[in-house]
Amino acid sequence: MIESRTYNKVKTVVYQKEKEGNNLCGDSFMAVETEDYFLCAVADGLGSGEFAFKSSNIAMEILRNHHEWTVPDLMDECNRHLCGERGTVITILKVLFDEKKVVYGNIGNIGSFIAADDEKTHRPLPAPGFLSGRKFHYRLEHYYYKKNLHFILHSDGISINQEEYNWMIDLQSTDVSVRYLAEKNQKNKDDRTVLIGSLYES
Ligand SMILES: [Mn+2]
Repeated sequence: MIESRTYNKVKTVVYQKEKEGNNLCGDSFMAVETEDYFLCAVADGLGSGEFAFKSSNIAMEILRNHHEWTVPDLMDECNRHLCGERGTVITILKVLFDEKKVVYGNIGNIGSFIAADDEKTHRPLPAPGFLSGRKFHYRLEHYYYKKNLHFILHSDGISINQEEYNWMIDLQSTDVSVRYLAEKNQKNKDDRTVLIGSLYES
């Protein structure tokens, strides 16, 4: 599945594919834009199939319902609702348009790449762990941009090396990048999700 969306300020392209032999993908994603911010997330539920999907989807439902909340509050709420479930790893990205600020919240293995103004390339290391209702520690970072922003969030079913990251940023074509990654990772034995987004200040 490849899905392109053009919001007011941000454009996203997502590729998602379930693990071979499964009919449900254990990864989930979401994105929403309002006048003031853009919020997106990728989550990879522990294991695969139905219960993995259930966990990652619980987190996405909370983000869809409370996207106006801060990233720390969203992390806490997701964790609270994952009590008794398999659990999920997750990265949440919130772009605040007025402040031109990106807030990054992460726990567990979701790869992230954030490039502000074509030069400052951030590749935050994922924090170990996952959300399942227990006490947890996550990584919270923030970055600033002036004119444009590019970002990639992906589950561990997608592999991207530094060289590939670099040309994707130079190329600045979300569609071409996603199609390339879909093709490259088509034999991977895991659920696959990659979300690529770009923002240009007009
Ligand atoms: Mn995975």
